[in-house]
Amino acid sequence: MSSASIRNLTVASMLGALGLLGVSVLSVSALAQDHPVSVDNATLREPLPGKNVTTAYFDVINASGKPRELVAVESGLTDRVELHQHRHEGGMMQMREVSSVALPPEATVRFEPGGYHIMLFGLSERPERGRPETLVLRFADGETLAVEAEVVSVMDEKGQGDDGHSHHHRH
Ligand SMILES: [Cu+2]
Repeated sequence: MSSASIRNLTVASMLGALGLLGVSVLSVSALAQDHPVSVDNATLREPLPGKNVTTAYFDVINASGKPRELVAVESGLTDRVELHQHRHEGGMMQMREVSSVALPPEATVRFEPGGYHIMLFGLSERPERGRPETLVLRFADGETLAVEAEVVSVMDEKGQGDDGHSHHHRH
């Protein structure tokens, strides 16, 4: 046997090992897709100057056929994280803490300004743009889901409305 064919054998067995690796990576992502609840568009606002309170928003997608319930959100920045809801009462916009948020089957619940939102009080550290923060969602059945929230400033939100795409022209 020439040294060249030995080298070919080695390459073949290495490719075989890589192939196995590929299979296991695929099965992990298939599991992730089966996850019945997922979160999209998670953001955490930079606190206003001199404040150590802020808000977080996200979309919770319940892809399962069963109702789920969000009961808490946890953050490494503080123990005081509350689920809030804005509502009109007597002509005034008021917010109140809610103990849980129902996630109907096959539906998306948006946490957004003027609706449900997450409030974080007594931050131990100031969240900064470009440094994502982990939020852990806790559900009524005990399951948890960790998500990375992008830290944004209120100024960024005012500039929303597809600024990033306005430079693309169709010809
Ligand atoms: Cu609030």
